[in-house]
Amino acid sequence: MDYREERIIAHIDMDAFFASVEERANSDVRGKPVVVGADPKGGNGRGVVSTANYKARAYGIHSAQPIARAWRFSEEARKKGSESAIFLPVDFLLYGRVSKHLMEILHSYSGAMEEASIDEAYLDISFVWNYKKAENLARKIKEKIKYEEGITASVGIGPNKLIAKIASGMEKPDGLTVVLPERVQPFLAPLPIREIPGIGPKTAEMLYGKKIFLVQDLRKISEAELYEWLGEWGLSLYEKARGLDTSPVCEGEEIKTIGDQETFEEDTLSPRLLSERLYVMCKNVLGSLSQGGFQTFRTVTVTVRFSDFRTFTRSHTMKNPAAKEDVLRIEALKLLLPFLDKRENPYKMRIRLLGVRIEKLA
Ligand code: TTP
Ligand code: MG
Repeated sequence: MDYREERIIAHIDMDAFFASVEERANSDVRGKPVVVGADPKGGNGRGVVSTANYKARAYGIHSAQPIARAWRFSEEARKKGSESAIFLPVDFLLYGRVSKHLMEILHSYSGAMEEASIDEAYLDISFVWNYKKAENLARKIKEKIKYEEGITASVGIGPNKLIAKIASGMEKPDGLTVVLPERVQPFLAPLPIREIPGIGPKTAEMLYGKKIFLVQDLRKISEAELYEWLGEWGLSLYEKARGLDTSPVCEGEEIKTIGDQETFEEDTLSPRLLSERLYVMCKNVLGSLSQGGFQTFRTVTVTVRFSDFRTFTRSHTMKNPAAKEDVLRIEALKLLLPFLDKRENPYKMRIRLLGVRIEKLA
């Protein structure tokens, strides 16, 4: 057996993170349906929902949804006699402070910790030796987080990061899911392919077109075929479908992408305005790059959302790492320009949101 298969990995993900922190910090909103995000402006707001707690999710509200739609769901609920949701602005400083403390708590349980986002981390807990002990440790971690920060987390445990990550999402909120190595195949088989991290709407759409809906369907496809359809990513998918993942839990890989985005007050197709805003975002992104302790990036991604909410992302990965703002500006502009003319925008649809992201940081 490969020594790597003997690892025991935990993935910890806070439940409704921003909203849980708000509930904890503010007794007025505790126990109520809470939505954190842009200002709903009485149903005319233009931004999106960052997150909603589970009570607000019962109304149909979720992350990345237009805030105006969330407002309508809340109004519908109110008319049916339920409480209307409480809308709060995003308080990044507060969540950042809580996140830092949470990561310190997690780090105290294992030297091998990888921060995966503001509210999730992987811990290599192979030192406990067996899954029973791993489960006990996970309970302790959950209790500690509850005691220290007053919020709940969901934990997944498995033989690698891939399985741990999928497992942590299985019994949210306040969940604890253990997938023994011998249970990996039956655990994965019935899951929808979208549960596999990395399968986004584009890959999913392509696979649905080939009547592949569940992981067990995906497993019937040969490596050669997946490579033909998806290139390198297809090979990686072949392994994921079998629950294989040898990537280590690495310290210091905490920030993988840095981005900024803006929803405009009014939809626009003005090249001048769009390029100006793009440049400001490039500046912000590069500022965060150095703050995060990185110097270079290789991938630039631009996101465009049109007024009808159709959303597109276009990426370019450079051969060599870059560090300069003008490189970022030019790459981002090259990705944006097709959306301003016939190439990607034949009907001259106006743009509602623009975003820039950099990846492959070093
Ligand atoms: P998630 O862990 O994806 O979501 P969550 O913690 O709110 O809910 P759960 O894990 O229980 O499903 O994201 C963590 C935080 O990141 C979330 O609280 C708010 C922020 N976020 C956004 O701002 N926009 C988004 O689209 C998403 C998905 C998250
Ligand atoms: Mg979460």
